[in-house]
Amino acid sequence: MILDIIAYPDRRLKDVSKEVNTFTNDLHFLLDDMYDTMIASNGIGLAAIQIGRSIRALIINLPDEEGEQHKEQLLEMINPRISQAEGNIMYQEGCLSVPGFYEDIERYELVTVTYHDRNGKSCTLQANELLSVAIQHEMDHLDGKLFIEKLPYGRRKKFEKEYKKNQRSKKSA
Ligand code: Y12
Ligand code: CO
Repeated sequence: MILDIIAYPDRRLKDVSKEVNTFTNDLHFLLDDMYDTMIASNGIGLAAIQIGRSIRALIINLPDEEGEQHKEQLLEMINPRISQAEGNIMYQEGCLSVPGFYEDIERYELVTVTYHDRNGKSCTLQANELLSVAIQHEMDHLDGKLFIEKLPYGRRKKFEKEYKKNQRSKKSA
């Protein structure tokens, strides 16, 4: 089922999401809805809070070299934790909750993440480049943080100005 995505500046995006303790059908239905919603919106990553559920669950589905997304490559991470992080990388990020804005953000280059899959199995993954960036972006959502909050003061002000201008032009259209 395709659900509505909560957009900035909705305060629910600031919620700190809760740990998942039960890996039942309810969780599986939620993950399926998150996938349908993300794909319908041309996204590559989504956290549960973006559809209004404050639990520590995220999904990522990176495109291949041809830009195609394959469901077999879908990553579902429940209660993810970064156990190791190294280096820095600058990447242009976008977010389905902040449509139309893309900003260069600095992240760790290489991360080791431990998490549970949808059945509660413990997993570990080492990720670099885009996958590392996407994991960190989605994990920030679990702590109520958006990528725009990582912008330096001047660029954040510019974002606020552009956002207000966009809202005004949407209203008058
Ligand atoms: C690098 C890049 C992105 C992430 C986090 C996951 N972010 C997304 O999946 C964002 C997708 C997105 C899609 C949009 O819609 C279209 O492009 C059609 C969009 O909308 C507009 O730009 C109007 C905004 C974002 C982590 C690392
Ligand atoms: Co996002």
